[in-house]
Amino acid sequence: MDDLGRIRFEKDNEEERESMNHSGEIIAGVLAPHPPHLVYAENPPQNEPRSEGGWDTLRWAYENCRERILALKPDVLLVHSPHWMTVVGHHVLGLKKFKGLSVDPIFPHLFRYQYDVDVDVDLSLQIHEEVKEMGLNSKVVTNPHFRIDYGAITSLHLMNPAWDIPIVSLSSNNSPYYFSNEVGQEQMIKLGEATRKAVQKSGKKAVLLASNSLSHRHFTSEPEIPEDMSYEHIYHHGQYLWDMEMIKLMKQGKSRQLIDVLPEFMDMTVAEVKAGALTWMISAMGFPDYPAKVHGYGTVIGTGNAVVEWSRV
Ligand code: 2X7
Ligand code: FE2
Repeated sequence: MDDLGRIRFEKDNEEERESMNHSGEIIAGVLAPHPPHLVYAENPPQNEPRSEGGWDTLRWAYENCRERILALKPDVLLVHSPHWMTVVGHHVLGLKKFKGLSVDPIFPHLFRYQYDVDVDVDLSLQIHEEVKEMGLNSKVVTNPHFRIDYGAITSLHLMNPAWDIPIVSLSSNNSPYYFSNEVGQEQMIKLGEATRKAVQKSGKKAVLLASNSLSHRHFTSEPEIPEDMSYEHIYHHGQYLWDMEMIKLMKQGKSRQLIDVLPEFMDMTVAEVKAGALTWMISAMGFPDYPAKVHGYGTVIGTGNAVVEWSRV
């Protein structure tokens, strides 16, 4: 295809994406990693520490993904984060607004973020009902002082820095850590099914964010200037190879194989997907068999991170 042809094709595709009338549907899902470094590097007014940039390829990946996702005009963004871990059941936010300071406990010098978040309480409650229907435990958070975790805030900020779309935030039940990877996966598959049913009943256009890095071995010290990119690289080659295996399956549209191999990936790379966000999202989307669009891959303090989009068009 020549350049003009490609531009026409992309334009038609864009128009098709915008004009599709999906109600009560998950219109896209994104593997949306949350190293707080990416927000720190952008210097938004909400974040107190200042930086000189850094981790550009991942931030460009987010920029490209964001443009496509926001063009779909979602009614709601749903996020599942490993840094809101709950021991008993799955929790959702149940108040219209949460406001406060979110701090990364490991990187407080990089992430001290003032958030002001609007929640889609109707959808949160619908998910709560469907989760219980599935025989899982569920709880709704109604403490106005509850502090939203940095994982959810980071993924949401990078996907929609204007914060003008309501959100639903789901906790990650820690069954994979108490029991096994497999038990955890089973829970997340059910949670995904419950989420899909709730979205269908809501009549809304929803985008799901799986707030996870991939491989998660990381350095335990950082350079004097955290954004000094001459220090940044993958922790070791084995991690890189595992990340590429996962990304290959995503690009091939083999989401069932991806989910099957995740328990081994978790053990080999201490992968953050163990906490369940990716499995939840893939299940909610009905195990898509079309190729995912990889917007980019990069490392943050040695961990592997990819911004990956699943949407039909
Ligand atoms: O939470 C994280 C992470 N998942 C990856 C890299 C660095 C920091 O925080
Ligand atoms: Fe994390």
